Amino acid sequence: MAEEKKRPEEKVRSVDPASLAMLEIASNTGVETVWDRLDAQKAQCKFGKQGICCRHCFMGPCRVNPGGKGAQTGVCGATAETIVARGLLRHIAAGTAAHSDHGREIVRTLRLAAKGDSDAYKIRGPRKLRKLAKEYDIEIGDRSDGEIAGELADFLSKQFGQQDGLLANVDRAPEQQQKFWAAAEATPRGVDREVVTGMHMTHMGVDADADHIIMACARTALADGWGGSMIATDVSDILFGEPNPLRARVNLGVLEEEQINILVHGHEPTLSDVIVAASRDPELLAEAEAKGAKGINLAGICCTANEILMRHGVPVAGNFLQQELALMTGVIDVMLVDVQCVFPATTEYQKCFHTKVVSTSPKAKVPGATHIDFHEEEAMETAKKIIRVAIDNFGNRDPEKVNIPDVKEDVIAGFTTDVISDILGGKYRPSYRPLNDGIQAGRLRGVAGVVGCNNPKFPQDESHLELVKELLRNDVLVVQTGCSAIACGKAGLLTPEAAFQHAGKGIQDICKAVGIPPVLHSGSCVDNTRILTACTEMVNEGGIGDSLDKLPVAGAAPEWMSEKAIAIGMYFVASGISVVIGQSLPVEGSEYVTDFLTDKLEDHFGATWSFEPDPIKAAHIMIDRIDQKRADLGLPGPMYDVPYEPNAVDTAPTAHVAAAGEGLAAVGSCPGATRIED
Ligand code: NFS
Ligand code: SF4
Repeated sequence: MAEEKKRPEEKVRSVDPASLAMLEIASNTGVETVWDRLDAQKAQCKFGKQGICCRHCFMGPCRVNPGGKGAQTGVCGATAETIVARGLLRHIAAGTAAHSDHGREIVRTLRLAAKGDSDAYKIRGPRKLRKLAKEYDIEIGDRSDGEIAGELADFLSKQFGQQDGLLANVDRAPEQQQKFWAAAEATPRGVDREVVTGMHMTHMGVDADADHIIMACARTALADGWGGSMIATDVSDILFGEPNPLRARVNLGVLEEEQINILVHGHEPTLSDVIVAASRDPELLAEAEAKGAKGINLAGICCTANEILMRHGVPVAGNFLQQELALMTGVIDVMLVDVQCVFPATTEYQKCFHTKVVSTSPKAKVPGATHIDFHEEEAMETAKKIIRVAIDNFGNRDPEKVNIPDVKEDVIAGFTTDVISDILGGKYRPSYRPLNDGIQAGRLRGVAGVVGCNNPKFPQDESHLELVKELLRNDVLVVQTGCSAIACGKAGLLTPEAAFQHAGKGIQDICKAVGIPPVLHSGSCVDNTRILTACTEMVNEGGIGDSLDKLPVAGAAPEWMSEKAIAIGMYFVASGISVVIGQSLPVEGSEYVTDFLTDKLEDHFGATWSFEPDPIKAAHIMIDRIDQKRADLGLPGPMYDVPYEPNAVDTAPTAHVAAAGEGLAAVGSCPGATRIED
């Protein structure tokens, strides 16, 4: 390995030992990664960053420089305020569209399952099915699951196309939130309607009033949070079963050298759930064995990983920034992708490694990938076909290029809104009472949702870990989803023992009493809606605020990168839960809009955005917020001193990491792959 080829900035690319080991290989062999491509961008456009460029019509593109040299308005006369607000609404419309389209597909699959003639899809969450039917006044009587599910699917699919009235789930929100939304004209009507209206409002020459556009941002995002995403979560629980806490493993060390490795990457559980079943098919296992493999190992990346982790305990190979690093292990026989968060660059790796990237969504083809169209009607056959591609490809591995870092961690995942209540209250009297009591007494200071992506602008996982540890130290219980949950899982924070390494005395007491980790993994990014419903349960339980904006809770997305994250942040804020994000929203080109989002929204929804790249400062913005809410409610201060000393130990990830990077083989040169100039 040529020492001189190492790039000095590598140490700051990630704090994950498995990623660092793979980055070293990338560095030594010249394989290009997302970090290199970020460097190649050099300084990114400051107009874009600040949201003051507009490409919404072709008198432009226009860029404005308020208060500085150059144009103060676009050709049409749009000001920085208008341009920034319009840009934000477009991002939120795109993020909402992505989550909601995912929700729509799952509802279509529910209809298929309701008919009862699919091998792949059945009603696996009958309790949830009946709960929802009751909520929406769908007759239960002595009807079969299929009959109820059919009517529920019809009802929910209309939520997407509904033109008039309000989204049904608006009724789930506390009364005060509904009042805020009505006053701001931000109550969502139909899911698709809000996305389309948002796109129309931001077309050239339509809405130019920044305040009005920001309220449309809230309405569109609420159509995601209480609409498309919430429906996706509910129906996934009905179709694939309600998650329950289970143990699993995370990080690249879950890949198996002697087995066929299929890596699922993307978002929709309709495909990944069937792949889980197909990978256990005895016929396929025999075929794999005949090729010399000792089994079929499935692992996930990003949120599709979270979906099958939560329900089947399938191991997670990594989060967003590990999608390329996983391919560099040389043992991925198929990387199966559907929609969202997939780098087109993954297919470049086919030039250097034997991996076949298989795309499956009729909505997402990737140049260079093998496309196998996935239709729910033939789900099992398609899943088997894809697994056979992996079996056939196993023999093409180059043993010289195999590098699996010996890094993996135990996690416990599967904490849904109902599970939290079951665990805290006990099976016979499920309740949020013990949680509320803990908060009222000050044993727990509050609850934080820490979610979202990785972004190569931040050392991978560092902000998630720093932020979460600081919250724990201050007795703030953490609930997580998405790539943030994977980050904390890799660092050992999703185990009950982590409470005694990282948390204050109050959290330790609770974790000891009920045996939960101090950081609760509640699913994929669409499952952020579980945080909304859990907070609503806390309101309904009483004693810590009679609306969401009064609860001692806060949210954060320290390493966010996607438009979906903006939609999520906006629906949390519009629901009364303040959100701190690492990188600013692209709004700082307008002081007015920035101020509106970070301050004035408080008057409309009781919550605001904050932008803070330093994770420790971000944690303290959240803690201050929580303390303020506690004071407003007349609750006492924290029960225990911070830091709580006796068990404080170092924060390094625990087991399995000793051999990270040791014994990894040189990949050799990869002539076909994109090369980095040293
Ligand atoms: Ni969320 Fe999940 Fe990850 Fe970010 Fe992408 S996978 S849907 S968008 S990167 S957390
Ligand atoms: Fe320029 Fe206005 Fe057209 Fe935007 S809509 S590109 S600001 S002229």
